[in-house]
Amino acid sequence: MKLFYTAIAVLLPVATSFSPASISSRTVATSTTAIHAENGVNGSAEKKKVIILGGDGFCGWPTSLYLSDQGHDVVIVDNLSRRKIDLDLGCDSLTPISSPETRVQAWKEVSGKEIKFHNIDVAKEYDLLVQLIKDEKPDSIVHFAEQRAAPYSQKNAKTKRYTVDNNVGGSNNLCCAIIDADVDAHIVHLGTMGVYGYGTSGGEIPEGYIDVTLPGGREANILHPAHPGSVYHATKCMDAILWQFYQKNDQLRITDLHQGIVWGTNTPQTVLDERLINRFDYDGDYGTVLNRFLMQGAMGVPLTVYGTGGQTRGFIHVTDTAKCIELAINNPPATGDRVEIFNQIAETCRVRDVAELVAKLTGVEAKCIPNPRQEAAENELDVSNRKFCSLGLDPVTLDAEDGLFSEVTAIVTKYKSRCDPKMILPASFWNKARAEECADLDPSSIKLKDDVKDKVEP
Ligand code: NAD
Ligand code: USQ
Repeated sequence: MKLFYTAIAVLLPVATSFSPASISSRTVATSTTAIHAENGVNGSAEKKKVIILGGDGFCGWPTSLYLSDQGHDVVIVDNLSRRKIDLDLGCDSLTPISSPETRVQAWKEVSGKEIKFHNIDVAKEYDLLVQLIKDEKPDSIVHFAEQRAAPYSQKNAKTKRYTVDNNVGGSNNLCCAIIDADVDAHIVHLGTMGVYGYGTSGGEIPEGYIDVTLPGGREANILHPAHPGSVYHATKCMDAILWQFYQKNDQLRITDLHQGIVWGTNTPQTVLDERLINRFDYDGDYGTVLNRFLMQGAMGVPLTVYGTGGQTRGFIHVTDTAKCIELAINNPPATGDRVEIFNQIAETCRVRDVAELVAKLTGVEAKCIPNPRQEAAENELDVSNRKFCSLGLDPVTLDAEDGLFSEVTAIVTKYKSRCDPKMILPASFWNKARAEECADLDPSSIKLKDDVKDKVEP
């Protein structure tokens, strides 16, 4: 018989990276008044035509609304594959997301602004992609359209192959399509901090390029060596090589944003109407660590710390994702410049320190469970994010305790009846050894606390 959480509760050290200072003035606005366009974070008022590939997703949707709100002309492309994967996994966003058609109609009603939506598979419907780029002649194309979950990418051979075909195929198609359409569009791609590996540089992780001494003593500044920790992260490393090649060969203008783990749900735009709500993933495959802990805390479920919780990662709030994208589109590289690379994170934090914070806020205990992932149990992580900060980004950080919890409490309280506790434990394992170590985890052992169940709305 399977056991509930064979691992023991751990005494978690007090988080040292959190400042007690309140930054509630920078937390998500809840106004029901439309937020009108001002200059971008960097003060630029230039308005652009922007195609958002993957604009129906967790980062793409709030970014689309933010850019539209700032006065940019936004066109969304998405094949809704993420929604189909939810159906395959028997899971759903905790928040009830509307169809893309309803979303853009709601935005028009709320803001008076139009966002076009096209259902195109970037990896498979090449001719449609070329035609769209020819028709729209965008200044920028923001590329979010990839399979983004590391656990899903490690689930089985089918998901590994799909992740590589979809992500690398889509990125290659995008470069070919810009060349075929003969449009000088700036690509802004969402990469990941995971391309660098964790703590492998021997010091601060620079933004994309690293100084090395080659055999023979020649000094060079090269792409940081790739150290992926999953098939998903490997596709971002392969993307980086494609960007390097197409910049060199065809003078494409490309920015690669190595983003950390995104947390939060809503933004000042998505709260304007229920139909604009952003998705919230909490399951073992797509839920990311901080949002999972916040949801688990609110549901009274012990926080699922994998291994020792010594993993250190980069974090950024979803509102800052959108601001970073605008900074990137407003600051494109010149033709002929090498690929521009930014580290898109606000701060780094250890998983057990994140758990400690949520445990303190919720009174729910953190429990170490066997790690389903092949990853270093403990790592240091020192990352430069100077480029975005020098462009004016003042990111929200994890010490926004009120903002952190009030947003998720509101979401969970409202939509808790949509939570399936069986989806909370990890469901994908990096290799056979990890699967064996996790064999005793029993998804059906997870129960929501009684007072949460009591509050479930009909
Ligand atoms: P998401 O899965 O919520 O959104 C991705 C969207 O792209 C989905 O709506 C999906 O339907 C669409 N899509 C996927 N393949 C497509 C294709 N072939 N054609 C058209 N549309 C396609 O993921 P997200 O969290 O919004 O992430 C967006 C991007 O940001 C990803 O590339 C991801 O790697 C990167 N990123 C995300 C995070 C994070 O914590 N969420 C952190 C760092 C980087
Ligand atoms: N973890 C736990 N408990 C959980 C979930 C995760 O301890 O319940 C741990 C994991 O073992 C890992 C860390 O938390 O060490 C981060 O896991 P995650 O699922 O939050 O993030 P990850 O798999 O790295 O992927 C997410 C996004 C991905 C993005 C990446 C940025 O899904 O799209 O590229 O964050 S980064 O991590 O900086 O590479």
